[in-house]
Amino acid sequence: MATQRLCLLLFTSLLALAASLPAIDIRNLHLFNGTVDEILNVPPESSQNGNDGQHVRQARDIGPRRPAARAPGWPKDCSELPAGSHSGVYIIQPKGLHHLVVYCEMNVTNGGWTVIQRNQKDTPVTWAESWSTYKYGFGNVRTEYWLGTEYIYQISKQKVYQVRFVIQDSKDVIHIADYNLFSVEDEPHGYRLRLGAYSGTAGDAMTSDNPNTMQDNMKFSTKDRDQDTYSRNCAYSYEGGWWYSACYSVRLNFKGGLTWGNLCKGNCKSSLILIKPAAYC
Ligand SMILES: [Ca+2]
Repeated sequence: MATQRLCLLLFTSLLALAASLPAIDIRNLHLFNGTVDEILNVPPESSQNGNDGQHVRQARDIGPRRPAARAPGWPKDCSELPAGSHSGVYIIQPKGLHHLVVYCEMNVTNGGWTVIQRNQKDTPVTWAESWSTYKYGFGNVRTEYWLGTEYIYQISKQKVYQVRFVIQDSKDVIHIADYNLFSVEDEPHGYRLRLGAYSGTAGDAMTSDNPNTMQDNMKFSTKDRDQDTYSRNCAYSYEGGWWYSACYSVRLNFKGGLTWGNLCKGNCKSSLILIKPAAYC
């Protein structure tokens, strides 16, 4: 009964969202199971039409005031949100692409980070998904999710990007790995990963002296598309899509304890991967 009510609520919410956002083509709503009110940059005027919209609008009015996040057009990534914006779910529209829901992390180092991956060891997400599921993303944008390899490519080709890996170890200590450049090649080139110089506290586990455990410069592999450098299929053997070589020193797309180089071999508790345009000064 509770499940039915929840489903009805979800359905009504999606109807309200669809009704109030007529001009917006959000292709990855499968990552979002909330109401329109929970998307922080839906402009007030777009949720005023219709009873559902009004209901949502009223609920919105009694909440804390949020900065108007919509400049001309939609943000192309989370770095284009106004200063003072809160962390949460936003709509972005990368250049030349449809709209996407993403989680924007605004509290970590000057904010403006687009979350492309979030995981924790007790997740209900299996991560052992196919190429096409990885391509368009899965999970829940507010908990554990993969934004989508294609969308990560589309966002990061807009400008020169940097990446931050945030790793929680088995003792709950948070470690950071920053790479000052981050890009992913297009699908015909296997979504190959390109990282810049490392800095941080987690250790440079994405690049390795050992070609068998390298992640940088590797193509992306899933259980049904083997593009690793191993004679067998890393993604099939170790579950989860990743930039495998033969096979890994980092495993974050996994249901269970996570691995980051020597920091934690299968017992890290959580991961977060954030990207934003590289800073120039
Ligand atoms: Ca192989």
